[in-house]
Amino acid sequence: MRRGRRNGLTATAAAVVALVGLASLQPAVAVGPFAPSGRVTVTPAASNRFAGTLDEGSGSRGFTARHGAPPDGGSGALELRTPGDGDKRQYVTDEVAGPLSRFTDASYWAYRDPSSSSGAMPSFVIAVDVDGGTLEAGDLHVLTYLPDRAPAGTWTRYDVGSGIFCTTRQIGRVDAHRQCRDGGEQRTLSDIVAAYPDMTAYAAGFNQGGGDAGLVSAVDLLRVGGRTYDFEPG
Ligand SMILES: [Ca+2]
Repeated sequence: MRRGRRNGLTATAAAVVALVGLASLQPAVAVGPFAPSGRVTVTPAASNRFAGTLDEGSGSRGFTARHGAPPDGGSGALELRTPGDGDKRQYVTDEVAGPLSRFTDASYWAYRDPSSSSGAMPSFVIAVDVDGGTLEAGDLHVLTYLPDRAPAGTWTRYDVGSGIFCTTRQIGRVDAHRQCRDGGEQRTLSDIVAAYPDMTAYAAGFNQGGGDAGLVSAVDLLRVGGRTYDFEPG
């Protein structure tokens, strides 16, 4: 009994590690009471603990000035390319781990290249422990925010905190993005907080795909709590 439970926890921890791209996970350390603040620049040489090891298929993720940047966003941004339907590119950080209320004023800017054959925009995801505390088997969920479509060739700001999210229990490599896009129940962040008052974030960031074939996008100026991440080529 005890052995089986331990194996279950190990499997869950492995899933979190895969999801957020961490080499190891110690919840008591990862979830701090104080949110990071201030503006930081994310470059190829300074990741600010962003990683994307849940990438699938082909595609690319890179820092570029090709698409410019939103107002006050410097000279460049983070480009995401998913040429095929099965391709996925993610970029999440565990710096923003903590209470879900930390995301009530979260926002980001996104851009869709006019050459895209998809009309979608890159989404935002939060990996959470559904009831906080110790991460038990089955606790890991993913909150998925699907942005409204916007004109190509221009930067659009998305207020994540006032948006609606799907809540998906992460079992194996189930694709929360696809589940949400294909009709998952969507609720406001405040409704989710009310339903799961102890829900705790482990990591958050961008997701593109699966199901976003032909999308060339860029993202910039991610804001969570008092921290703003400016993505720059270097
Ligand atoms: Ca930028």
